[in-house]
Amino acid sequence: LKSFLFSYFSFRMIYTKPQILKRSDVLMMTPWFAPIVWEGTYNSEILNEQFRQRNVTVGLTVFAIKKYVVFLKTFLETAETYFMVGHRVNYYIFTDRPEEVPKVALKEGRNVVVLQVQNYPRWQEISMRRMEMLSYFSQQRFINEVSYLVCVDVDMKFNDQVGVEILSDLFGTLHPGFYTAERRSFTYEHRPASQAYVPSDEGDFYYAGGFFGGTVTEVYKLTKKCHEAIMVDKANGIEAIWQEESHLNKYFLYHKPTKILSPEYLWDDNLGRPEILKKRRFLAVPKNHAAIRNK
Ligand code: 2GW
Ligand code: MN
Repeated sequence: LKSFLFSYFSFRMIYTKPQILKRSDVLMMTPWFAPIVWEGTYNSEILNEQFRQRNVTVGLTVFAIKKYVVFLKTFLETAETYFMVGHRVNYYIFTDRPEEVPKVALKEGRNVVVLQVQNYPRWQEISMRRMEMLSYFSQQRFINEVSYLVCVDVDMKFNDQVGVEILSDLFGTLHPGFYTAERRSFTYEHRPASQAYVPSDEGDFYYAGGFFGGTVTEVYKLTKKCHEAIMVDKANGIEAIWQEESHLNKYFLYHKPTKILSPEYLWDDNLGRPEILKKRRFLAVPKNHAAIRNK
């Protein structure tokens, strides 16, 4: 009976009709026809039904190297409340301190996988090497286990729903500090000697390093390309101004994302609470830079 009701329901769903005259305060579509995801532009009921029918599993990757393991508890607990509710989720936790990964109660269909990786002395290297490890594990493991990957910073907490509306072949997130900025203020890498170089008359958006994803195949291509570019820079004795975030921005310029997330998906309350932001779904956790970073 349950399965009958389920299939019946997926045939007949009751919801309010789409509104043509919906929002005019934000850009909802890029010039290459990729949706930009803002609250009020989509219907979760329809999307959840579509993704449930495909029985999609989502991988959430996060790095917690050295002292950053302290962020894991809140990160995982809030993800259990808000991330991909009702869908299958694998948390992939990359750490050099597996014994310090907290045990968090998980709902059905959700798993934690701890992946032990090495630590690097320089924080810039810790941040950049994520590209190498993500590309390696994408082809080794993730491709067999999940449909989509969501790759995020760990010094964050979920504060509202982050669901299947974000999923697409290749997606990036508008950096909360630059979504209203002019092209000339984007902090792309502007030195031609770097592989991350973006000429000053190019660029669509400034994307955040802390939230991107897509199908495993697309994330593999992205992370491999960024890692290779980082290695070329290293051999040439140059490091991009914002490390792998600079390389990510270069990649997205020439491999346009198929979906873009609004800053609702990566917000920092230090930037205030603008009217345009109807939800703050994923928030930076304030960190004591001196103590936690231990440079
Ligand atoms: C980072 C900076 C200084 C000292 C240590 C670390 C560090 C970072 C660490 O000791 N251990 C660790 O696991 N990480 C990982 O790298 C962790 O997942 C963290 O969220 C991520 C990026 O570092 P974070 O969050 O301290 O830097 P943000 O918040 O300024 O990140 C932005 O800029 C970065 C590049 O400089 C990245 O692009 C990042 O994606 C951006 O959000
Ligand atoms: Mn961060």
